[in-house]
Amino acid sequence: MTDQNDKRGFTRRGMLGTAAAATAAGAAGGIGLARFSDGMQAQAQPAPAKGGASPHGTTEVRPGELDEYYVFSSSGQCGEVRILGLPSMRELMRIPVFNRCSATGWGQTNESLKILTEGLTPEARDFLKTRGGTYMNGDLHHPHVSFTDGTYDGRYLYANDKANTRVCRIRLDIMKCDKIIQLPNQHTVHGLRVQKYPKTGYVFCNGEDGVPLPNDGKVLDDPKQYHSVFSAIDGETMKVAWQVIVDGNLDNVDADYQGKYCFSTCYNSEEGVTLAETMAKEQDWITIFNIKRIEEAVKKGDFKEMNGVPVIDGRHGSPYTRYVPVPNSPHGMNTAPDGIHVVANGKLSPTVTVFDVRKFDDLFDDKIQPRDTVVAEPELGLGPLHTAYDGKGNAFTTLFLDSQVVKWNIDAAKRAFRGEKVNPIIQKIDVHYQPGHNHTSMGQTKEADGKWLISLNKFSKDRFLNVGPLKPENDQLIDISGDKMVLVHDGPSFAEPHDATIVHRSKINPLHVWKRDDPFFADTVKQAKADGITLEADSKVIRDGNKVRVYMTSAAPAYGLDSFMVKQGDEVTVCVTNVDDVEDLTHGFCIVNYGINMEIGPQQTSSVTFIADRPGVFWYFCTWFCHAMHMEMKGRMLVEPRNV
Ligand code: K7E
Ligand code: CUA
Repeated sequence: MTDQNDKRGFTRRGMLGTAAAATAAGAAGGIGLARFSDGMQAQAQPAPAKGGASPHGTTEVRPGELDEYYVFSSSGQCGEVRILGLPSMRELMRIPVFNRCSATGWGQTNESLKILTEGLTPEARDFLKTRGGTYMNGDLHHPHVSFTDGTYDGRYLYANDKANTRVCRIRLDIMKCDKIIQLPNQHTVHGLRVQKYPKTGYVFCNGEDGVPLPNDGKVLDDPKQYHSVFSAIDGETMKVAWQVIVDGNLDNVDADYQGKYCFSTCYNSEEGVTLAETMAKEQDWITIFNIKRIEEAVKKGDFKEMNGVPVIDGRHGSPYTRYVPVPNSPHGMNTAPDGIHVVANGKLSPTVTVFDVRKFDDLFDDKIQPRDTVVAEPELGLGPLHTAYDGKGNAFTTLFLDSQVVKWNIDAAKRAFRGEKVNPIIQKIDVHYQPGHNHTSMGQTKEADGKWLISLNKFSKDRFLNVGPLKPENDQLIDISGDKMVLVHDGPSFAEPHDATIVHRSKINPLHVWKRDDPFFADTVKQAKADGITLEADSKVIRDGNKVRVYMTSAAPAYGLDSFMVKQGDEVTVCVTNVDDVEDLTHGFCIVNYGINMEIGPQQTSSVTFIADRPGVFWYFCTWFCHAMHMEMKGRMLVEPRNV
């Protein structure tokens, strides 16, 4: 039963049956498929031998030692970015983005609220007036670091919010989000990748769901009038450079190493609105975007302006796109570090489709047919979702249904495609369980080093102590430096890290303390100047009608003000400047029963504005442990009743 051929032959038929059953039952596809694969595990290969055998010897990073890689991990519906160290897989930091954060005050400080609100579309801003002014949830899937010349340059990290159609940028010098924009005309953004060459450049964003354009309620249940939209954002200005209307939908995206093309998978060429409709055809496609032609179209005006953005028609017959049929509801899109090969992962097909980007020129010049760009289509196993690379000609594909990662050779797959009798599959390793994305160290750059692979598994089931019906996921670390993949670590993680980027530590250079001229708090610096305040020295209350600005320093273990007085109904802005310049000496500022808390890192200024609508005595205290007298670092806000 463990024979690969038997298994493949059996399950291929089985999968179609299951998909149909899921449809018939009206169940969510994912659930149906996951249950099905439970059954499969009974006949899967035995688990790999325990311990040892890792060519690296150990994944242990001893106390006081540092990891070799940063992992920037998404957190799905938690809405934040997490930083892990690899190979220890220790979680090092969390960067709040689309969520609210109690510890740092993200979503509450003036600095973060500006970022969370200024890039919203006018319609959203209007709609959110009664909902606190911004979205409080997000679904962050795809974190990607900016490139220069085919490898990471350590400037920025970009990520999407599938929940509210936003894209964020994180500054990697301070590890804080500094820009969020919401994409007009587009309904949700799923796939996100960045331009690799000459630099980032564009951030490419896939609109997954189709809606009427404009989506103002005049067209409702008429799916023929729905459109999916592709966006390219300028990664420097964080403005939408252009958009393209496509046929079908858009799932994942990647770019080439030449700066000429980007390409997206489409799992809904049917343009269906139900599960059965989206799965109707055995073939969907990838959509290839010709960047130069689109830029020329924008220049010469071949677009329609919608909500301030040039929108290009890229549907079938357009000179700006090409559609290449692939089986069947493809998901991940992954460019190999060789700069030549691109893989679309078949999901409902046991195959992946390998393209040669050098053929795209001829395709756009109509010298060859779409399928002539395909150079291999190996059958790898059930539910291929994403592919990673070792930079040595091998690829690693996650098999969601088989709960495996398969290592295969690109060249062998090409030879097999041409009819040679050669098996491209080198090894399959069990992962636990149902992997989505996988990632290799530096594997999305031309500097792929072939040392490590992480498999981001959607289910952990029995791999950890039972924590109730809601389980962690399981990020497994696999050593790929030798001929054989070796599983070396299980790492539980909370909902729902889809994707990650493994970056060598030499590429990332964060600051140790803030710089006083950081644009992150420039607004407060400007306001202080107008108020005649030196933020680093003065602790003072400035009254300006019913607006009160409370400036204070913080130096362990004391605030510059022991107390301040305001009147009920005042709009109070508290600006705290941490004058400590000791590494890791962060203060907090929390007002009891006022729902206020924020982080003030060394040499940072943070501010928060609220209405002092409750009279009385309210202690404020420091929330980040900073000193032996940290408990005593506090003061009182005295709110005088209005009619006294
Ligand atoms: Cu495969 Cu949103 Cu990248 Cu999840 S997506 S797995
Ligand atoms: Cu300042 Cu604790």
